[in-house]
Amino acid sequence: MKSRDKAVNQMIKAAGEREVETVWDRYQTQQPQCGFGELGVCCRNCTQGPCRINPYGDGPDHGVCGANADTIVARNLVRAIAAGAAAHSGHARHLAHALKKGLAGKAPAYGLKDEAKLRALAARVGLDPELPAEELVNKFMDMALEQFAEGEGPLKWAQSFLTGGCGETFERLGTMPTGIDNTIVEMLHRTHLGVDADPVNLLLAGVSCAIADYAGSHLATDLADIMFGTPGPVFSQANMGVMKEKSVNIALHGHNPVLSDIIVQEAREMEEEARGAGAEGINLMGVCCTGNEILMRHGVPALTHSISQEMPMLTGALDAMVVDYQCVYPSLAGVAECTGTKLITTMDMAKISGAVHLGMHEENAAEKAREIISVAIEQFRARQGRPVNIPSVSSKVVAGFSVEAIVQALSKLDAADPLKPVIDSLAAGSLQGVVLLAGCNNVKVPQDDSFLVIARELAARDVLLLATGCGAGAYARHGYLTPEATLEYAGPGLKAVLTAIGEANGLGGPLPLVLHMGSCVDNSRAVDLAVAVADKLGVDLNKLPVVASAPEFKTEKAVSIGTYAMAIGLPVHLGVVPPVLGSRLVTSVLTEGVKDLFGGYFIVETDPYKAAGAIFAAIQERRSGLGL
Ligand code: BF8
Ligand code: SF4
Repeated sequence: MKSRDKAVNQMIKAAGEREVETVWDRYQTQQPQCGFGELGVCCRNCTQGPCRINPYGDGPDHGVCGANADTIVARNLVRAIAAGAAAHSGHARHLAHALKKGLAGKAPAYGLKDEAKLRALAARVGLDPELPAEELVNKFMDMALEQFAEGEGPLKWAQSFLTGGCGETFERLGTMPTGIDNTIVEMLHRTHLGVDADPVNLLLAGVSCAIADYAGSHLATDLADIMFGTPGPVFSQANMGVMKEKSVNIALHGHNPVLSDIIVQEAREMEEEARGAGAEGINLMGVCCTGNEILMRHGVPALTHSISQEMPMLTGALDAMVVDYQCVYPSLAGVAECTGTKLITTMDMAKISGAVHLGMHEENAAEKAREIISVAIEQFRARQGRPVNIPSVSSKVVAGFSVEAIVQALSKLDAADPLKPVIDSLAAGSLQGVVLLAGCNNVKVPQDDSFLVIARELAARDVLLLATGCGAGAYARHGYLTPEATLEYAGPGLKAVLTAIGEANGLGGPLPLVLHMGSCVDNSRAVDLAVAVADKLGVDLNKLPVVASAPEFKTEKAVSIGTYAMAIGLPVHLGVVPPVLGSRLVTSVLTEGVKDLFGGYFIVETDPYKAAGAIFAAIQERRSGLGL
């Protein structure tokens, strides 16, 4: 089985019939994949290599320079963390530049939209929240941009948005970053030939980089919220059935809302133009985390996610796929050529040969957005008369669960103390714990299968489920972001809690089984929620019955997120084996040693049923630690 998603399977069949190569075909042609690479024991950090260590002891046990398996595995892992941190913080930096230019009058598409969020954030980072809005936003932006440069003390965005205990631990272990960029750059330095060869020292630097990643991710969420609005509950739909044969179908794919949010705004103004071309309208849809951003803020339907990103083109009805950056497969260009879809790249730093490049700059965002939509309208004209094959598969979705939205919903139960009902339910055992299901799909796992199994298994045991990224996308496409799913899968305690909140909010039924908190940078939202609960209880995060799980993870960004989740004290389940098994030392540090240092640790389990059991056991261990 390649995917649990019916629409995806229908399109895989269509791809086969049209001889279009997909991610699953290419995975087959890669078999067998390199065992050294899988174990993490291959090094190409200098031209004396590539060097590889034989993990079974009957071959070389050192690279040419003398690096052993422990050093090589640790170096490879921490470089991945650095790349993930660079991606998330690059996304944040891009938003910061857009808003900065907007405030200076140079980029009219951008400005301050959510003043309440700005004031709340300002108070957290030590600015006077009562300052006039214009002065405050400028001060805030200066401080935001300072996060990238090396400072003298602890990184403000890490320190201000974690518990005090986390900050102390990081300071004590020397893992508190002093700036985002210098921490990432130092990782490139220390993994160069002949610098840091101590695997534990390297792993601690990896933790520091992951904490910088958390700061960058938080900043990305914060900036997007103040520029485009903080999400609140939205009703929408997901999966390829949201495509409309008679509309101009545009998929927005990638990560950064810096362009996609503007496209959503401009598309509203261009309906007339679309109708002039004979279309019923413009149908925007999201893919991956750009999709999550515009679903959360505007209710734009989610089309598909991660490994199935090639599939919507095979319907023959997708007029344009507009991509920004990260997780965008270069293979899209070849598929687009077969199906007639216009693949449009928009970032000068992320071009794909074979795509149309319409480079977007902050100054011309609205103009570019209109140009992009016009290209899609033209393509709609060109595809008339050709057959389409749109799977009639779609699910209802309730999304938009920012922390603000969750607190707002809870305040209907207890206006004075909104978190109290959740804490009381945790104490009483009607909620056993909280699990954040995050991360990607991976071609090595039948798409969505592990996400779905783990959610059902945990929901039945009264665990509250949060989701982000392509995980949230999986739940969206399978109908798990609905009250109906709560009624079907939740255990009695969870059902009662979600129903009480839903009914207090006039929904006439429960909240969805899984709460969609946003994109992958929005894992910071889930951490914020956990920090609020921990602060209220006066304990550290590493005492809470909260676990993170990335059942089908794939990217370097996911490695970085998993590492910061571990460092702030959470047990972190990985459903795909990371390339570390070539070093017994690194493996045991990650699964056991870090527990003594940070409280968090990794659980690696590829079987989703066993994984759910291990996650639930970790929750029980935390509960008994709290005397529950
Ligand atoms: O940042 S979950 S495949 S799209 S990395 Fe990528 Fe993974 Fe999806 Fe979002 Ni996150
Ligand atoms: Fe080989 Fe050392 Fe060069 Fe890596 S850094 S390729 S182990 S010689």
